[in-house]
Amino acid sequence: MKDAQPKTIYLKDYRSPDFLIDKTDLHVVLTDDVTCVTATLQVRRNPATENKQAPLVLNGQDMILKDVSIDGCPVQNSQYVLSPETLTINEVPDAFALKTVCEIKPQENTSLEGLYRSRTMYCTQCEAEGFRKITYYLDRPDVLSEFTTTIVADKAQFPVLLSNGNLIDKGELDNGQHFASWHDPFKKPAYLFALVAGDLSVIEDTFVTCSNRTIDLKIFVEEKDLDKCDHAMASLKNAMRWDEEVYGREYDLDIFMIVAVDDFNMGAMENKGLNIFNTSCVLAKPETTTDMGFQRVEGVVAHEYFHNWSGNRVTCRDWFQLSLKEGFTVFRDAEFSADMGSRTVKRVEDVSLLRTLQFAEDAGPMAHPVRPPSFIEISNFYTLTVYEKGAEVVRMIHTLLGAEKFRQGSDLYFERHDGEAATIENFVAAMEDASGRDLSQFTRWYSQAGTPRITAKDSYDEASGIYQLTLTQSCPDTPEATTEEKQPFHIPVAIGLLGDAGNLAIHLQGTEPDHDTPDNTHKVLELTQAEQTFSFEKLPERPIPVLLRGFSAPVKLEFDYSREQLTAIMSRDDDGYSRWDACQKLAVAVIHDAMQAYRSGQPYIVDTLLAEAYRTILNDSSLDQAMVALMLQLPSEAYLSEIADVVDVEAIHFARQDVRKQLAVALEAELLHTYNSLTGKDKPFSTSAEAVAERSLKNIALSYLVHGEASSALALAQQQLQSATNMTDEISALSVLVNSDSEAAPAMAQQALADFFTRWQHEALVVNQWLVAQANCVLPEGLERVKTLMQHEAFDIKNPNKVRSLIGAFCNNNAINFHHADGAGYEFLADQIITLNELNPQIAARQLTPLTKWRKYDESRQALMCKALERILAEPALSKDVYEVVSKSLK
Ligand code: 0A1
Ligand code: ZN
Repeated sequence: MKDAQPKTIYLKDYRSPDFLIDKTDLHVVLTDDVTCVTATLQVRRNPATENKQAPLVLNGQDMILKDVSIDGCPVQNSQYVLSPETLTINEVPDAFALKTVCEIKPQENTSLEGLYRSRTMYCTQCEAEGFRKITYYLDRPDVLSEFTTTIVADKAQFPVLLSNGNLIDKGELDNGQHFASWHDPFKKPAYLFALVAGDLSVIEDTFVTCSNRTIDLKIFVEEKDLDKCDHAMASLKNAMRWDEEVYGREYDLDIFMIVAVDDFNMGAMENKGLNIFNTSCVLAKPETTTDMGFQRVEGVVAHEYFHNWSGNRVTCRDWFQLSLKEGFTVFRDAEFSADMGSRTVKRVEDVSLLRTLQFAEDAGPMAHPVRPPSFIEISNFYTLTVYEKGAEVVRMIHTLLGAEKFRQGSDLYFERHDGEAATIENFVAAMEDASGRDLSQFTRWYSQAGTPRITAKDSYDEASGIYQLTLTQSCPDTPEATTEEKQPFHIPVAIGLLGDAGNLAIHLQGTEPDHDTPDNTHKVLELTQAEQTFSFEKLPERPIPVLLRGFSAPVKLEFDYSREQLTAIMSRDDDGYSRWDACQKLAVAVIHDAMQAYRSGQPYIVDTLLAEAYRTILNDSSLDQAMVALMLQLPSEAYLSEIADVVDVEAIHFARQDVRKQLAVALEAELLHTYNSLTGKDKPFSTSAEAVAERSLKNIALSYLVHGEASSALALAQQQLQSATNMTDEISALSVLVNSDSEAAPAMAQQALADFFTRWQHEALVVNQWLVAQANCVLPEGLERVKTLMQHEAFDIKNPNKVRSLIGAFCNNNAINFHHADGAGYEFLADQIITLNELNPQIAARQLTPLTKWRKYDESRQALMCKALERILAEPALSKDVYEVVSKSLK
């Protein structure tokens, strides 16, 4: 290990900084060999700190310190102490100018943290603690400073030089060098600093704000990608308008820039005025980008833009507060996407992700509350829990307060804390003060880990027309606390009561009717006790309870529905999410039957209830096609694994495949009709919700048809592959061919893969989709295919997108191959982690996730997975990132 004993950092140990840095002046000279960073910091003691004699301790890593002076006088060697992670200067005045000169080598930085080189450009990634790899600094989010940055570089190689804020100077220097100086008038923590130098092309536009200021918008990309920026630009302008209209937030600088880079650890980064994006989250055009890709670009562009207020203007006091900016911003971007496209589809997709992956995180060894109490490496806590569950927590506040009070709360929060580093308590207090509601019990959502379980039981008395619903809550053990130690959550449970003809009016005993719902057909119950009974009166018939409408809380809710009740909700409820959820429940029940039969070696015939429900949906032309497409998708293997006590890899895979095949055969005529009715329409390409729904339904129909081996299906797929004018249709056809186990398929798939590569080899993001399609292929010999692809010119282990596309896709989405009983998949992943640990610890730690779930598997797999983890742990030079995940997993 790098440090003998990696230190755990605790929230309870938070102390305000001993020093503040009012101004930060950076002078960065980029040359092929070394980069020289001269930093001049205006430092003063923090008046709020107790220790007036404290030494100045700056963070710094992987740098060579060439010079250090205070107020122009050199600091002697004896006056400071250098450690691998700090520079300590013992006796310093109360206020002074500190100048340091450091040398770094961005071209050797494969961690993609700090300043690094990606292809032909230099760029930075400073969140969470990357700035300390650029210069010695107080690298913590509660130290806010006014930055001025001058960049010097060779003009021919790096004509574009960017940093945060406004360009204040530029000019030519000797020897073909040039410089640019940027000044950011808004104080910010170092994690929001950015610098870019490269030979970049730009598309430009403007946005006029609500107070009539004109903002210059610029997207910088490599020249070959100029034709893929329009969607990001349109998304940015939509996001700017939406934030004004929905949150009253206006943009503050006169310029907003986005830069696309190929090598990036995450999706994108919200650096002040200079967002840096993974190319996969900014570039899009129909020929190369799927509908999912377009939606991702729209969502991520908006997310980063929204951070300008929720994250930058009001930032986090410390990294334990990460969800303060991330949970809130994910909630904001989800609502934006819902407003731009289909609200139901967006909700279903988000809930599906949460229930599959975040619930699994909550049930695993890395489980942590939305605000973790401790960490070894903060990079490991950019998790689904902090982001997606954090967003659900904000959504629950929105549900409890209502839209209007929530907006008042958000206004108050921004007003109170503008220019400050805030805490989750500050956010909740603003919501409480604006609404008059007491959220003290609610804050347990921030401090207790695990997915709460609610059990619902009901009874109906025909004579009195009274219907009773009893809800019981509990929360399973997690690493921080046992189920007994956990306190009841404050849970908004949105409900509807479904009668024979539709949704019934709800009269909850002892309350006034809701103002929000004049027809009174839905209601938000507030569950605060371990057990609570709710009584409803005036019910003319026994209703079917529709619970957790819109997924009003991130919980697992159990109610003993009959299959007939589920089909009733599926066809009659007026909440799209609830109809989808009922359909999933029915499909899960059917697949569970099929798994049972698989295990006992018996044949299984699919419940006609599901087949007929699907038939009805396919035949009903009045239905929203997006809804039909959503309902036809069977629960994923990952979801089936999450809800299992012990994952039966083979039973899940083969039973699900069998159910799909039987449905495809039973519904062949309807599927073919659906497919044909949606094919060959000569409409211009559009990313509207309707057009996306049509493509999605068409491609699901195709995948069923091919899976069911309908006689014309392979030909249809091939025809679609050849005539496709957009990547959604093209990659869908390729994927169904690649996964088909019918006799003629392998030869066709081989040819199709080769042709596809020839056609798209110069488009990195398309080649990545080609890697994913093969990594996800469920036919036998999956690992061999992946190993062969790792030798392909298209693969590069230093590029995170390629690692995610090949290794990540295989290990996370291809269970039947990755979890092969011989354990070869686990050994393979361990080998990759060991290689990545040295190159890029953040990516290495993230790729570990599938191995951390070992407790969910049978004994033999458990042993093999642990063996792989132990082999990683025995490595002599483990990064903090990998050490934390492996050691916590083995505990
Ligand atoms: N704040 C960014 C995500 C991000 C986080 C960490 C990074 O490097 C470790 C990079 C980006 C966001 O939420 O979009
Ligand atoms: Zn974010």
